[in-house]
Amino acid sequence: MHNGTSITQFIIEEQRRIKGASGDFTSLLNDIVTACKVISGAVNKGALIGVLGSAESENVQGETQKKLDVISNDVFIKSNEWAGHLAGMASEEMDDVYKIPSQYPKGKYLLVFDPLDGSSNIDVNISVGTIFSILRAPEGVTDAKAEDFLQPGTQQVCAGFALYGPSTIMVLTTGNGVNGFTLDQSIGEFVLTHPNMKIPADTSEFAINASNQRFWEAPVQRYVEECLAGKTGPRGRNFNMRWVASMVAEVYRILTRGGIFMYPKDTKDPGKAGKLRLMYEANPMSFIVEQAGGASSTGRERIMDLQPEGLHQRVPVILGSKNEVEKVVSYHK
Ligand code: P6P
Repeated sequence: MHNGTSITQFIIEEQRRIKGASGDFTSLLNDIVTACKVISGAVNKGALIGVLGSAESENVQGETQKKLDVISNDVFIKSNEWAGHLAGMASEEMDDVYKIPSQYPKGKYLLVFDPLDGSSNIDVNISVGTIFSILRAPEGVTDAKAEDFLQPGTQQVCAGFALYGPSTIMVLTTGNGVNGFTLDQSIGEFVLTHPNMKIPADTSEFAINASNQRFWEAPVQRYVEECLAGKTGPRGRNFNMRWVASMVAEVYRILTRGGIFMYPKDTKDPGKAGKLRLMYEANPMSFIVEQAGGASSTGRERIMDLQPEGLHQRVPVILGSKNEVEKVVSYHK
């Protein structure tokens, strides 16, 4: 038997901190954790159970869905629809809000998620993950509509992600710091392995998809050029670059050793404000990054302050080590 703190024990101890907590939230979080364990198992088996490749369907983003995108979405729905904690769910893989079926009780929370982020990596066996965010339903709302989800990131009650990599890791914040848990496959339980994660304020490692360089705005061009100029350039030191094309993997790396992740506004598709989605990628990751002492901006505004206008709204994202994010923001001024 492991001698570490299990995620279940951790969540219950967290709940004791919140006066009047009914246990609803604890139960919801445990159902989310269960869903991530099931997805971890499916991702790990991959080709062995025929879940790789395309689902021959498209999501609301116009992106071809992988079989595991659809499977992961279904797992989240089935794990969370029945317990009576939710007034609705929303997902990258579903056009509109998911109504809790009439046979189930309703609750006071809203769950919004990207069930399998980075799924273009799944067929080439590179880390992917699940991102989720929990909001409170507006007072009296038990059958949430899309507009009920459109709350700024500062309203999040909880944010987390699971990273399906060499280890399966769960990272959580409820506004009281950031904690990381590793799935112990021998007992099927997440164990606290990374308490109180903090992002170093400085870094010499940046993450960006450099193939888009010709489309970036001037401030990002300048920032990346200065990093590439290295020791003899204006930064006076050499930088390293990473790009995994899985936001969950980039954010976890930044939580463990610092860094700056950028998917900036670009002119590649003038109709798009950015690539990443506000409600179920940028906002939950921003909550986690800020709680770990980092910063998260569009380049012009704090992401968590944005008033969402649509469930699948895209935003530019510049997040990570505080001093580097602030430098990029200063170049936008
Ligand atoms: P690109 C994955 O599809 C994702 O939403 C993020 O996880 C990742 O950071 C980004 O898109 C990768 O985008 O254009 O490099 O494939």
